[in-house]
Amino acid sequence: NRRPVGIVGAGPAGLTLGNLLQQAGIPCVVLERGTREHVETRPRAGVIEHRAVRMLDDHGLADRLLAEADRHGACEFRVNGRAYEVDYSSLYDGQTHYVYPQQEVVKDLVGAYVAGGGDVRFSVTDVELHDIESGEPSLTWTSADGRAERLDCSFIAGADGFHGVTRRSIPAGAIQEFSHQHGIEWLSILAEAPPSTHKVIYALHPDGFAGHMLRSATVSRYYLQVPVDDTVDNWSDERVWTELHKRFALHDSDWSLTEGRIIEKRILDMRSHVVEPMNHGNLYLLGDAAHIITPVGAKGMNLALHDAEVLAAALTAFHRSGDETGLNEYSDTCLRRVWRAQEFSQWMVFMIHRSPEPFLSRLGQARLEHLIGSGSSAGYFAQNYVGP
Ligand code: RFL
Repeated sequence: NRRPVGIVGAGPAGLTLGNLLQQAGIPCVVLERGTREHVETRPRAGVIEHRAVRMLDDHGLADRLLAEADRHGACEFRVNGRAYEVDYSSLYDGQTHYVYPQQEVVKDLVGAYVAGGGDVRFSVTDVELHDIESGEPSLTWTSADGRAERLDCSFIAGADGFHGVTRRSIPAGAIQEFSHQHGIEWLSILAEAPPSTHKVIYALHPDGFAGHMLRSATVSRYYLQVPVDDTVDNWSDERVWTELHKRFALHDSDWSLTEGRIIEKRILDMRSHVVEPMNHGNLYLLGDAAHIITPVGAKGMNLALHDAEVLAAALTAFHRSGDETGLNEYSDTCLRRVWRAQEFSQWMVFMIHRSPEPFLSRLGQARLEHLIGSGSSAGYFAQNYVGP
């Protein structure tokens, strides 16, 4: 079947799949709602697991990342004005995270795909899926210049994120959706401020959690736990900095937080969602289209890259020899990693937030004390955090 694979969405998942299929000689077309500039400049994640970097490197897609990314093997917890470092790299075979903004990953993937002659259509609208249960599925859309277009596909890959169209094309009842609201809310802040730390900081404060994440030499991301149903309008830039200074404060230290111009403020929906199975007929979902996870633990983009790797291998085996094993196992293979990540993220969510229920709050504190004081708990943390 030499019909192309239709890929909806040019995020990390769709573009990685596109590149891997192209390298395997399998025709594909990527449809993206945004412009090329939009996807290449949209800041989001920034932490990549060593395993995902190896996969990208194996396909020649990590040259700039390996040259420019910082490697991180330790993080810091701040409690009651004291800092505790966890050197997770030394606890897990010297493996590290790579800090490289998501938009740079996307830029590299678009560049490689286009340079290899890849077909990607930006600024498309009205994408619709047809006959996904048949052997002859198709996609229709309106092109950037307003023409109605159609693609007869071998398979459709739904990589259009959580709010995309592909998952919604699956008939009700054909998939099961698992959803969990964590009962907490974060304000996510991006600022043109150099990092005030060499390690990610997780601060536990009576007023709520605060996080300092690393993105680049000039840009940093911060998180503030805010009351549920709070809105961005309640958070002036001044109030954001006051609160960050307060929650990160250390006793007996001259550490300070460097401020900068705030370029993004948004309330994050702290929700987890998983779809089972991740395929229906000839539609295969990947990345955020199939599962979302809280930012705690930094797994979202890594799971998207893993799904793309598994699906590319399955489609390649099928195109080469008609072997359907990988396609049949696609969902189970991905979901094992997805649920492992969800369990770890939930474990961390519980540990770094103080529950309104005093008993649960003390349990969370006990979990953190066990982590900073014990090899065994730190081993669990290290393995899951840096990526199994
Ligand atoms: P994406 O990146 O959302 O890409 C989906 C693409 O599909 C397009 N699209 C459509 N195109 C055509 N027709 C339609 N009807 C379409 N509907 C949507 C969209 O324009 C978009 O280009 O999904 P993908 O590829 O699955 O990648 C997932 C990751 O983006 C996501 O998991 C991470 O960003 C999550 N995440 C983090 N993950 C990490 O691994 N580490 C982190 O530190 C981390 N931090 C974060 C994050 C996500 C955040 N936000 C904003 C949700 C921090 C934040 C603030």
